[in-house]
Amino acid sequence: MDVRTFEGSLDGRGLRVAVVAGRFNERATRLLVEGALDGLRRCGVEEAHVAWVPGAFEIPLVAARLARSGRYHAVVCVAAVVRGETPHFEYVAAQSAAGIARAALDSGVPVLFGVVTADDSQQAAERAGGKAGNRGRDAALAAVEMATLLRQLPGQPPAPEGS
Ligand code: INI
Repeated sequence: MDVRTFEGSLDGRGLRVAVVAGRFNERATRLLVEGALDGLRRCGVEEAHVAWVPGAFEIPLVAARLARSGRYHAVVCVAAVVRGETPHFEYVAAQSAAGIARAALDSGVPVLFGVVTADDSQQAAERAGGKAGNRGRDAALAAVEMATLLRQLPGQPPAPEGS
């Protein structure tokens, strides 16, 4: 039996990546963006574009547009949704997550979930570069892994122009 294994890598050379960031809870989100850009840089990604939106709820629309554009190998989404700050935490977090997943499935381009969901601002800070790591950086590394994996798989969509 022939077994062929597909696995992405963290070699991001030649990739173009978009980051979509929700401005709500901006202090945490800026750290998530920095973490994402740092992760992409460390992987050798040379070009990244950042789009800011008001909050996590608006991310899917912009992520879907960028994913469909044919210009990016991956789209990294970052935001901080804090339970203490909204009675509609579940709606904002769930719609953001569902929309981000849909953007990936509809476009065939990896759209990564670097959205922190936290009980309070302190927990959000811990996940945005504090003692619990940086979810933006994690999502950036996952973006490179997924983009390099999809390049190898059969049936992949056309690569972005200029790649
Ligand atoms: N958006 C967030 O990104 N994080 C939050 O914690 C949050 N809270 O607490 O409400 C939040 N709300 C704004 C939402 O994303 C939309 O921007 C707003 O509802 C307008 O559509």
